[in-house]
Amino acid sequence: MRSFYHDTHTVFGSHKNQVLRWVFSIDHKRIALLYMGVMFSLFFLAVSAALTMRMELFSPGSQYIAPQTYNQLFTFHGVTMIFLFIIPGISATLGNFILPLMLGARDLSFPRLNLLSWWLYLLGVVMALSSLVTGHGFADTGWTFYAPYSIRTDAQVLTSLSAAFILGLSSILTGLNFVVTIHRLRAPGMTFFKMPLFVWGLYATAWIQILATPVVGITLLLVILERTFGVGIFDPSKGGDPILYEHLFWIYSHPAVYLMILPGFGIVSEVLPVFTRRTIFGYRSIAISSASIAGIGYLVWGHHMFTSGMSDTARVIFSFLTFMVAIPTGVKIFDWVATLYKGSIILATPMLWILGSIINFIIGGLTGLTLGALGADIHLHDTYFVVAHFHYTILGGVVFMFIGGLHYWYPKITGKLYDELRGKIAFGLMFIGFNILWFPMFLAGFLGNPRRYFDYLPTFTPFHQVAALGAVLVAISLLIILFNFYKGLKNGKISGSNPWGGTTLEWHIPSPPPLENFSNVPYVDFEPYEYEEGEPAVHLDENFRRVK
Ligand code: HEM
Ligand SMILES: [Cu+2]
Repeated sequence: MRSFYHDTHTVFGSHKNQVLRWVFSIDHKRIALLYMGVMFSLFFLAVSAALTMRMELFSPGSQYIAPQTYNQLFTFHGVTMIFLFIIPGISATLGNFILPLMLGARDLSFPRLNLLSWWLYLLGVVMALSSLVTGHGFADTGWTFYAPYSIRTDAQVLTSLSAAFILGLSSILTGLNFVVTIHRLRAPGMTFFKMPLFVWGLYATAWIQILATPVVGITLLLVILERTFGVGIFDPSKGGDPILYEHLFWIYSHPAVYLMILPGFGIVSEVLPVFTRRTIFGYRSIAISSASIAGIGYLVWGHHMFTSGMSDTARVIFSFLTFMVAIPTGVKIFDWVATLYKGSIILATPMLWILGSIINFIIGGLTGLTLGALGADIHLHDTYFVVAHFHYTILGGVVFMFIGGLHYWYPKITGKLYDELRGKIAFGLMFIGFNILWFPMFLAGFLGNPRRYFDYLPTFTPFHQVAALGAVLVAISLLIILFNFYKGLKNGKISGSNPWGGTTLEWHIPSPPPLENFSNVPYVDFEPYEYEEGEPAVHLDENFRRVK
């Protein structure tokens, strides 16, 4: 069967040239793959920056790079990882590819808008990278661009700020596209509570993209105005208020952490039922908890500012609300563990990544509560404890889920299988390496090692040296994954349409999918995860009607 690799719709009529057929394609699957290529290249760039930092941190004192270069490196690493990689991350790549397939749709509601989002994203990437070679070098503010420093520094912050603004625009349009698609293009019969849970994750994410992103857009625009025209909004020497900046920034950036994690949670909820061969435990509570995490997530931003001089009342309220977000998250973890309980667990590569991600995320989440407790945070604020906490949630949690999802849908996207053994080795190296890399940083932070410092007291040396070993393992694992995917593409076995025994709609069409996904509109009169005696319970005929 001819797949979307052969055929495509383009925005300006038809083209013979293969490059133009990719550049102008409005097919969600092609756009997803383009995002993937660029995003993972950026990820590897940001990892290289991190490895350079880790080398510098190998011993106290100055090793290879100047202190100012270190400041620019962690800013480059943070900006790239957050704004260019993990915020658009899962939605724009796996979401774009899989969402229409899961809904039984031929594409997103607005394929041209999808192309525009992608071009805006590219523009943002080019602008962000341009700060490497223009002005006085990359921003040195940290990814948070705190005022008034971001207004006064000589480094090139304008291009990064504008880049983040444009990326925000791209993100809002993707969110709109997903919300409309989920409301309008579900297959007949698929009610909201029959949607796969990855769709629920993307849905909650899309609302955050629409509602929270404008806040950061305007905030960054204000910093741009202040830098260029000297209006006093955030700079106290001009009558501005730097704390206002922190509020505005975190009103977006806390919900943004759920932008990153909710699609990841969605992947967990897809992979678990398939590799335990049973229906997910507590489908509705998982779906609703995604929505409530998105909702409560708006009310907790102040926990980033406990030491900024807010009133005690505000601090106690923010601390309390922070604990509230843990409840729906705990509900999910409970449901996942209950799904595993007495399931016939199949430890294939995607499942290993997901199990690893749950373990790491539990550590990341619980240390988040430690930081949410007011008293503890006064001690731990701005130390490596915080850095370890968010690497546990984002790298150990979201990136693990992302990689798990890539392994899970790899056969659907490519039509091929990767090598299982290599996949498992890569997982093992990463799981061990990641924990060796980041666990010592909890201890260093607890003992008082501040973050964003090029140097440290000699007492902290052992922690950083152990971390360096972990970083090497992580890097090796990433290279093995890349190699495995490449080899799979070249000489992998043909996967067939449903290698894992998945039940959601994407597993009922050929791999790789044809141009418009479904030759007929499916009718969905079944739940997303139905298994009977370890086998998928639902079979569809060629018209996508259930075979009794
Ligand atoms: C692959 C292995 C990684 C290593 C070795 C690593 C290492 C580091 C190091 C050494 C710092 C600077 C700590 C400091 O001086 O305060 C840092 C900061 C940071 N990292 Fe990573 N990291 C990795 C992956 C990631 C990922 C996957 C993300 C997110 C998707 C991420 C997001 C961040 C952020 C947001 C910061 C804070 C930057 C700032 O302070 O402005 N990192 N990382
Ligand atoms: Cu937060």
